[in-house]
Amino acid sequence: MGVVNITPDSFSDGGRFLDPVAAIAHAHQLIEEGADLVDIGAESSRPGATAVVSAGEELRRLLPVLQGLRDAPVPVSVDTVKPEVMRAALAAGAAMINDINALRAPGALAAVAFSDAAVCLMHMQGTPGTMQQQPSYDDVVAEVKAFLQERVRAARAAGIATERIAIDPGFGFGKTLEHNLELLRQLLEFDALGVPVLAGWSRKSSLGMITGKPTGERLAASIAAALIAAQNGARILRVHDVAATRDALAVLAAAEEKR
Ligand code: HH2
Repeated sequence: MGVVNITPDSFSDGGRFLDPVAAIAHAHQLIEEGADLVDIGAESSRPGATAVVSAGEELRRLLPVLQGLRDAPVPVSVDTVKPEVMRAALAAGAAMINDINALRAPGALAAVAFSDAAVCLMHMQGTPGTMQQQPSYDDVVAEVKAFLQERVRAARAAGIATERIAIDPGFGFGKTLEHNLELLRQLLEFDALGVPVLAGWSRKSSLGMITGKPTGERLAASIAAALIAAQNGARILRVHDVAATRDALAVLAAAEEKR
């Protein structure tokens, strides 16, 4: 899953693809590099983000890009927490809703259930504005798993078939470095929920804590995390750097074939 941020303020590429023409071109480049789907988002969820983008502004950013990608050869996912944005994006051709809030907003379950689109349900403790202030868990893996299990049940009860659902432990969303690492080590635990697992480590600050590198210099660290996630069962990797991640995955796949 290649990331296209149509925002002025995303943590690693804010402002680069705010212009729809640039966003569409970037999506095509990621597809060319081997992305199987692209995820477009118009509201940053970076830690400390407080400037809430209105549904109208989010759609003003998203719709021209969705329109421009109508004939894209891969499905387009829309990263949003707002039911009105979900409905309009689905009507404009989005094939997937990626919700960092796991369809908890009133009306969100119904917005997705009404379509035949896929959905990613992500775990987050708190909200982007406050989530990194004091993340705390007794048992991070058990708690994130229980939350996702409940959200999968809620989605199914709303009429979203199991085949349409993916889950994501939400690396960096209300988690310390140690929480993120524990979730990565035990990612296979999430297979028990019976739906594909998505993992997003790309360029995140945990990688900066480990390597001491700023966002622009986290490619090698991002690839290492993506490979560990893939080895531990992740089926979808949400990344900014598709070509390099593809190469790394090709090596992993080749090595696994010989086992
Ligand atoms: N991470 C980000 C945004 N959306 N969705 C899922 N399912 N999983 C993630 O790990 C995830 C996500 C944050 O990355 P990015 O979109 O690059 O930054 P920003 O939120 O600042 O736009």
